[in-house]
Amino acid sequence: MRFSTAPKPSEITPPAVWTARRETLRKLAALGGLAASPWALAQTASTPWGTPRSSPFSLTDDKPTPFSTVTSYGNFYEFGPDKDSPAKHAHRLRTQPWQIRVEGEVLKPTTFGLDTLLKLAAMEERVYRMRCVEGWSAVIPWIGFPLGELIRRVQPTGNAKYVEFISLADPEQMPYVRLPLLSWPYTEALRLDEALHPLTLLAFGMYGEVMPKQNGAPVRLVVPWKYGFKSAKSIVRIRLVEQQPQTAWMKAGPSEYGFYSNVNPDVPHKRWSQSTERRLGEFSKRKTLPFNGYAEQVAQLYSGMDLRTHF
Ligand SMILES: Nc1nc2c(c(=O)[nH]1)N[C@H]1C(S)=C(S)[C@@H](COP(=O)(O)O)O[C@H]1N2
Ligand SMILES: [Mo]
Repeated sequence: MRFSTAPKPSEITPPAVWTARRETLRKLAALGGLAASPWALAQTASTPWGTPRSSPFSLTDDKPTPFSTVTSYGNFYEFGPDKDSPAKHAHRLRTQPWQIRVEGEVLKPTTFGLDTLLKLAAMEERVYRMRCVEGWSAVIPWIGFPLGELIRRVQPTGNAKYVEFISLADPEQMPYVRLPLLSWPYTEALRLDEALHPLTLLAFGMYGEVMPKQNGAPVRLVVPWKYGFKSAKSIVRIRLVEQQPQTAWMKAGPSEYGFYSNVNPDVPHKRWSQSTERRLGEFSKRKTLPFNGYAEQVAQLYSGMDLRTHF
């Protein structure tokens, strides 16, 4: 497999220690102890899913960014404004119990517990390029299933045109939601056809492991042809709506962050160019590709639209 080149946490922890810990937890689970749910087992040892199937949607041969880099550098403003804030503070996040409420323009509004959610569709492993609006990028092997599998389950009505994603905003766990860094809760949104596109992933893990808290545990969105901020972390609510929603970043700076936010090297951010990017862990810059390299898969979603006005 391509991403076997990336160090996994299971390779950093000596395998003997890893196996022993997992065995202990299995025994506890068998006794009806604390770790009874497969998810609880996953939090400390392996994953609650089997081997994810490899996907035809891993469309890159680029080497995955090291796990240690992706977990120590990122944005998760609920835990602070600096790149190392999420790694420092996200341990305060409680990822179980966890529920996602799916509602709005649907025939079957449903609250999914995490264990149900995990079993909704077959887990896939997908290596995606990611591009932050700030000019850095990464290559990440995600684990999840297409968001469309969840959306179809709740049966959208004919009025559903957009899908809104709402992240957790709990000041007890997320100290920075007490400050007006952004308008809380963090929200993002996609047009319904974007949300149903097979590349749009609902992700529960990465690098073969359960999602690290700083990367948006226990469940987040991954939209690889859009700037990173579209990929909302730690989602608690999904709403299907008729009108195009405002998003947290549009509220923060409407002239800098548009609704579509497709990666577009030809449309500069108001304060800097978007033509190049620095892959985390590399020194020289790379050219940024239209739709982050996924044009062949997604460009037709925007045919007839002026992507300079719809940035
Ligand atoms: N809830 C929430 N989701 C979020 C953010 C955030 O601040 N809060 N930051 C976004 C931005 S700007 C980026 S680049 C990606 C970073 O994801 P990563 O840390 O897994 O690379 O998460 C996105 N999702
Ligand atoms: Mo970002």
